[in-house]
Amino acid sequence: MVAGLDEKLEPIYQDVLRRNPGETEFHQAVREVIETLGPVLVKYPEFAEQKMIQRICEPERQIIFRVPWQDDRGQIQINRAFRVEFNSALGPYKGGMRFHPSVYLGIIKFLGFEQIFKNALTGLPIGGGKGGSDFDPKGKSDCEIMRFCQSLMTELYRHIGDHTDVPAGDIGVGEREVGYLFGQYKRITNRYESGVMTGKGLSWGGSRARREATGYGTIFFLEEMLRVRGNSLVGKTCIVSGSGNVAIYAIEKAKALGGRVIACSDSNGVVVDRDGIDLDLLKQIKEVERRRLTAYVQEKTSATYLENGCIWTIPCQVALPCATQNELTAKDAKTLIEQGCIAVAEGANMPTTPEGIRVFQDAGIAFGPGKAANAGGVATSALEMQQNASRDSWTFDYTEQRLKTIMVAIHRRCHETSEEFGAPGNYVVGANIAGFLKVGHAMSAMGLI
Ligand code: NDP
Ligand code: 2IT
Repeated sequence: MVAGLDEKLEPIYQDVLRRNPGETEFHQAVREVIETLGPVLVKYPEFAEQKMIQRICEPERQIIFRVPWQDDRGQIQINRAFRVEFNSALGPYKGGMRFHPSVYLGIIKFLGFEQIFKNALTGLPIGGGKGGSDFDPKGKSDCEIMRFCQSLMTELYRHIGDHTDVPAGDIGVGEREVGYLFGQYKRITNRYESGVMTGKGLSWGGSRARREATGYGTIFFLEEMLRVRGNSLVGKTCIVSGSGNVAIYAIEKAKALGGRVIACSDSNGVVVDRDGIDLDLLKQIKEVERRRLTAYVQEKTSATYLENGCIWTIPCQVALPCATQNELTAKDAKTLIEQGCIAVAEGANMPTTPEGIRVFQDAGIAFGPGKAANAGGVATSALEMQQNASRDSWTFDYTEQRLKTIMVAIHRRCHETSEEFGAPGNYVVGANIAGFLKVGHAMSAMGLI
C-alpha cells in the first residue's frame, strides 16, 4: 500500500506498476496525476464506471523501431527509436522528439502522459504523444545528425501526418534536426505537408516566436503566479538550470521583465555571472557554435564556473528548472527556501522530484508545474499548425501576444480549478484536474474508445 492514495485510486496505480515494469519515470508521472484525482471521482462518479483513469493511463499506440545509420568512419551504428501515441481525444497526437542516451520507453511514456494534460490545458485541438531515441547527438558531425534523422524518418513517416501525429523538438532536437526530419518526410511522401511537424525554420513553414515560446511562456506563467500574490518579477534574482532552448528564452524574458538572472548550467557544471548572464554570449556559444558552457567563463571575467556544481545552492528568489527530469530534489528545495526562494516555475518536464514538490508546497511558495508552466511551446506549435493550415504567416508580435493570452488563461484555469476542488493556490491539483476533465469529457462523449 502506497501512502497518499485513497482506496479507489490505489488499485489503479498498482495496475499501472504491474503492467509497465521498470518504467520508473512513467510510474512517477502517473502517480502525481492520480494522487490529485480523488475529488474528481466524487464529483463525477461516471468516470469511475467508465474506467476513465485506467483508459487514459494506457497509450492508444506504441511504436518502437530500429534506426541503423553509418557514422563518418563508415562504421554501422544501431539506435532504438520510439513514438508513443498516447491520446487523440482532443486532436492529432502532438509532442516532441527527444534525442538523448538516457531515452528508453519509460521516459517517452512519462513525457507522452504529461503531454496529454498539458495539451488539454492549452485549449487548442491537440492530443498527446511523444517520441525519441537513445541516440546521443553530442560530438556528432552535421552529416551524422542528418543521416540519423533520415534513417529515423524512413520508418516514422508511415505513422505521422498533419491529422494523425505531429512531432516537434525536445532535448537534443531543434530546428536543425526538424529540418532533416521534415526534408526526409517530404522526399518519401512527395508531399509538402507543412503541418506534419512543428518547430520548422521560418523560411519553410515555421512560426515566429516558436523558438522563444517555451521559455517566454514559462515566464508569463511565473508572472501570473507572482501577480496574484501581489508581487512581480522586477528586481528579483533568478537562476535557470540548463542552457538549451528553454533556458535561453526563459532568461531572455525574465530579463526583459525586470528579473536579474545570475546563473545557468549544463550537465557538466554551473556558470555564475555576478553581472548577470550575458545573453548574446550565451546564444553565440550554444546556438551558433554549439560549444560547452565552459566557453562562457573563458570570455567573461565576471563569471565563475562550478564544475559538477549544483545550481540550486546559488541564493535566489526565483528558481527556474529548465534542463531535465528529477533535477531538483527535496534537499535542493530546502536549500532554495532557506536562501529566500519564493517562486518556482518548471520550464522542463517533471524537473522536481515528488518529495521536492512537497517541500515547496508545505512552505507555501508559488510552484508552477511543468505541464502548466511550459505549455507555451506546444501551444505555439498548435499556432504553427494553424498558420500552416491557412497557408499564412503571422508577425512576431501577434504570435507572442497569442502565446501570452494562452499562458494567462492556463494560469487562470489552474487557479480556479484548484479553488473549485478545495486546494486553493495548488497548481499541481489545478493543472491535473483541469487537464483530466477536458480529456475525460471528450472521451466520454465519443463512447468506448
Ligand atoms: P535542449 O536540448 O535545447 O537543452 C537541454 C539542456 O538541459 C542542456 O543545457 C543540457 O545540458 C541540459 N540537460 C539535458 N539533460 C540533462 C541531464 N540528464 N542532466 C543535466 N542537464 C541536462 O532541450 P530543451 O531546452 O528543448 O529542453 C529542456 C527541458 O524542457 C526538457 O525537460 C524538455 O522536455 C522541456 N520542454 C521543452 C520544450 C521545447 O519546446 N523545446 C517544451 C516544453 C518542455 P547538456 O548540453 O550538457 O546535455
Ligand atoms: O514538452 C513539450 O511540450 C515539447 N517538447 C514541445 C512539443 C511540441 O509539440 O511543440
